[in-house]
Amino acid sequence: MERTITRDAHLHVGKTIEVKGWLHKKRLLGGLTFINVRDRAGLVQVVIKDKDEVEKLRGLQVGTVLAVSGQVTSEERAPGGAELHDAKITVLVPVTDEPPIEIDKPLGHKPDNLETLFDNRVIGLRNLQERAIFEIQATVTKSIRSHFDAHHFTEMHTPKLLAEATEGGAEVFTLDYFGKIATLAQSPQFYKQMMVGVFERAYEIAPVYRAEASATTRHMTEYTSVDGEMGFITLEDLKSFLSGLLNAVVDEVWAAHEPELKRWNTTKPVLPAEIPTISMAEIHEKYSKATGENSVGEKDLRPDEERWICEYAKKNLGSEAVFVSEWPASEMKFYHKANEQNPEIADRVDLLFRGVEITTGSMRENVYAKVVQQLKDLAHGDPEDPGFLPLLNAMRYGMPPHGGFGLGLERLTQKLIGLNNVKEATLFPRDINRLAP
Ligand code: AMO
Repeated sequence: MERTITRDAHLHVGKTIEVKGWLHKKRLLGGLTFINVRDRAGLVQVVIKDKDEVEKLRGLQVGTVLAVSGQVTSEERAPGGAELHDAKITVLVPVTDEPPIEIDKPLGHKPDNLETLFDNRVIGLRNLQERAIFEIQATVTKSIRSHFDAHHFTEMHTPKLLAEATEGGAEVFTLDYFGKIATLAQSPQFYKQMMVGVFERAYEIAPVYRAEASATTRHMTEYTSVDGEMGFITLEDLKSFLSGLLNAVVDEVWAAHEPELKRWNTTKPVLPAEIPTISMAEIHEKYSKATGENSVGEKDLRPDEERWICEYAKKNLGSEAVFVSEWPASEMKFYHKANEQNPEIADRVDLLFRGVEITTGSMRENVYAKVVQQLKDLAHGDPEDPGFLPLLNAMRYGMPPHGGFGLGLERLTQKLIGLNNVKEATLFPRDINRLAP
């Protein structure tokens, strides 16, 4: 008999079908045995009356791989609105060990439970509520890709083994590379800029590495970075692109996963077509006035300020996301561009969403002589260094005004679902204490 996917069982009421999947749950009720079988689409409930059939499951645990045939009966209370009766069971792979984690009810996500959740990730992900996080994440990436494609970006794949740190700072992993020192890419920053000279618009969705030595709810040592870079644009164009991207992701994710999102108790994010912008100085001022905590003059936003301004924007501007503009030039990376009218600020915006920064974007210095100077002054880098030379050569041989952004896929997924920790939105999280599973 051809295999039917559980989602389609209700289309065959009155007929006999065969499903294949994993034993997800087993219980005895009024002399009958009820089992749930899980496949890629979801669950189907099966009622087993025949003693010989029940006997086949004796001693077998959740996770046992089964083929089950039975007659489809309408049953409103069953998942998918149908169940299988008079079932015949074939055990394909018996499992006799009890699974280390229960998977048929929501798993604990309190801070104290997270290590257990991650230790048992391989089995825990079989829980449909957990699996949904990553089905949603898959839709997020699909939606991001189609947005890039619709705007004529070319997808690229850039090296993660590099000669120099791209973002600088202490958060760089170094490794022995046949007697030389190599770094793990903190971002595809230089390559995406270089590729503007080739494709004009390029993007990548790939892992990057940050030697984050502290355990926070926002940082991991490996995460998936969505990087876009575009030539012939202004900072306003970049903001419009990001507004469109976030709106598209939210709409498509909600269209595809509304029931799962509601099960995670989240709401559809409210976003205007153009996400509002507030300058850093204004945020400091508003926050300080409202909370009595003085942040005026600080060169970055405090985590609490990020949360506060998002609440403010939600209440007063009808937006659950906000751009932070006018970053102090003193905090610039060497590849950033200072504002032409006011060199005290950088042409940079960060995008905050539901209380956390999900994106940094900026215009890049595209004038060869200036970027060489900034490399020396801001990064203390050597322009002849093979790690920097290719980027500088791209400028030397003709680069238009350009800009781009990096977006943390897991942070976006986390905030769309309303999870407290970015690691909950990561299939196999990596942090200072965790390298497995
Ligand atoms: P930045 O370093 O701000 O910018 O990173 C961009 C986005 O990546 C995510 N992110 C992280 N997610 C999880 N764990 C981490 N340790 C972590 N660090 C960063 C955040 C952040 O907003 N090259 C620039 C981007 C650019 O200018 O194009 C960059 O990497 O969501």
